[in-house]
Amino acid sequence: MERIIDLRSDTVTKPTDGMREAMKDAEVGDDVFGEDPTVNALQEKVARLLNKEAAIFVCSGTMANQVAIRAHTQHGDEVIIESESHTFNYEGGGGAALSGVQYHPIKGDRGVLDPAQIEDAIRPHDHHFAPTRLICLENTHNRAGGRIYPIEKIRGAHHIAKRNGLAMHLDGARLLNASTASGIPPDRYARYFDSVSICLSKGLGAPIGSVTAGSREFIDRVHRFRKMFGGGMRQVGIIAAAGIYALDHHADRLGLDHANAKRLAQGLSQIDGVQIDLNIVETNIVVFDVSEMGIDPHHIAESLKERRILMIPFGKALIRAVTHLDVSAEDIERSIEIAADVFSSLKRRPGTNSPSRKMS
Ligand code: TLP
Repeated sequence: MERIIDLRSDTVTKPTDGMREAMKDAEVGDDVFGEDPTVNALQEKVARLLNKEAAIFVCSGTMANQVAIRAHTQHGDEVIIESESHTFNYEGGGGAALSGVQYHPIKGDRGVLDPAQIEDAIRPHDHHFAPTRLICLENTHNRAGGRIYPIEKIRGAHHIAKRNGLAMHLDGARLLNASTASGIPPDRYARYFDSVSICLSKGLGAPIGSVTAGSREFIDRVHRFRKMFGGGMRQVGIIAAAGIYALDHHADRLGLDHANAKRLAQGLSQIDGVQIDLNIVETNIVVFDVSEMGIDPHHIAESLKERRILMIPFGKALIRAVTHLDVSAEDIERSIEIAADVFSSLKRRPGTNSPSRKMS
């Protein structure tokens, strides 16, 4: 039977043999005591990469964002955030539950906020309002199809933040994808933010882990919240080793994923009923519109699954496919062929609409 081609997310990658070797040989210690040499090496490596004073290893991208929000804010503060962002939509209400903050979501242009929109959203000093404290941006932007956040918009947001005494946090789960595609190094993006989180377990291919970086004083504060949220881990160098390996061996190959995503988008765009603007596929995420077909995306995803191609329905009109380490150029050709086949047979025999609330 044909192998499953899993395009649901770049989180599905499996550790390579080389990565497993590195994990096996990792030196470990108790990281809650700060004594795990491999975790310390990873943290220093990421701090250097982002040109920040310090960094902290956490178990997930969600935790990386949530500890940062907690450390930047006090209960009752307001956080300006793009309304399609991961932190606003997919982190289980963490901002309200863990930090007691009120999100002020603003709809961007495909995930990107204009600095003027941010300025307009800042609350005046008046006891009626929750004080604005933090701005959260996402680069690349997941729901906007892996869009690279234009650096001039980031710079504009930074100037506004400085003028108004606000902090800036970057959800850089896929920052290295942005850097690979734009040629702008990670530290040039990072300089405009007080804190930056990156994920090791997405395109970089580690099984677990994210890192948040910032000033030494900020990271000290994050340490307390990581512990409070139950994220203090012990001999976790065994996992940090996978993160180091990922940065050393998998960062340079992200361009292949981008080329595969472009080819996939181009192939899908030839299929009747699929709408996709090829110019907006900048990194490793392809989001395409199937509303013209009049068939629920969940039903389409189910039909693709029967042919061993996995993609994720994104709401009522969209489907997302993500390229990564475990997907080859041949897999992309096969996915296009099968998708064309599935779409044309669905059009001949429209299925029932089977709405599901997942990821919508
Ligand atoms: N994104 C996952 C899903 O949760 C949607 C995916 O498959 O893309 N920031 C961004 C921009 C993300 O895309 C994600 C994960 C996270 C943070 C959270 O990372 P984890 O899943 O490690 O908590």
